[in-house]
Amino acid sequence: MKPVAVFISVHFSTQQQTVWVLIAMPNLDLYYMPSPGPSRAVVMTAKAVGVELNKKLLNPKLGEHLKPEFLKLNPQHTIPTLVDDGFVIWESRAILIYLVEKYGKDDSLYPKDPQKQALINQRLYFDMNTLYDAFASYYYPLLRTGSYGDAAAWTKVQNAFELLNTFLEGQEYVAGSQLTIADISILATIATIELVDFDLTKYPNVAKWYANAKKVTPGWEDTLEGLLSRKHLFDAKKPEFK
Ligand SMILES: N[C@@H](CCC(=O)N[C@@H](CS)C(=O)NCC(=O)O)C(=O)O
Repeated sequence: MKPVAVFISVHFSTQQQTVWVLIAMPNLDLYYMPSPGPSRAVVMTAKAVGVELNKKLLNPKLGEHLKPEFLKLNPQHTIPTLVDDGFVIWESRAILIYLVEKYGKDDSLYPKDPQKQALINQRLYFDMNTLYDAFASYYYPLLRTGSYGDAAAWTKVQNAFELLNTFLEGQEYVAGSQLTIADISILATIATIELVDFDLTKYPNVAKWYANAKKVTPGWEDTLEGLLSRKHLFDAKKPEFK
């Protein structure tokens, strides 16, 4: 925690006085990129719990994530990476849990109740291993080769959306009855897929959830610039743009 001096005005019974007090503020460095979903999920969660991040931009194209000073923090050199006063944590979904558990004013974004938490964990793993993984299989080849992934990769994307549509049947949120970090993580993933090139109308529960999640998730607006730059990156590689 870094101490920050603030002055407050105090009214004593006879007079008004201004006094200096020292309060502890978290000292959170986020090594990040504005456009990918994992970094955007952390930005939204930090906003939701009300902590400021010292954002440190890393550009993998310039090899900045492979510099010795960053490798010392995170030998896996993945972005985002959070450093909280010397404590280092990476993997975006682990960062989301950490932020809520350490700084959340309450546990609503990641309830302590074991069953509620288990459902959120399941959705977070679904996001990482099924949804984001399908997105990467089908859309990442665009960036590398200028062509979409193969038919099997496209089937993976459709299966992932069908599953999410099923999870959301009669539900306003992806895990339980309130906004949680599972919504935030999946929102970051879906926003990329939808903006790059995906017709959500075939998955009405997902479309409805997405429209609402954009409205109710703190920090959504803060991620729009990064999201748009993600879109431009993919658009520039699409076959019809060539
Ligand atoms: N599962 C990880 C994925 C992180 C990831 O792959 N980040 C990319 C940028 S989106 C990255 O770090 N690329 C550079 C590298 O892996 O060396 C997370 O959610 O944090």
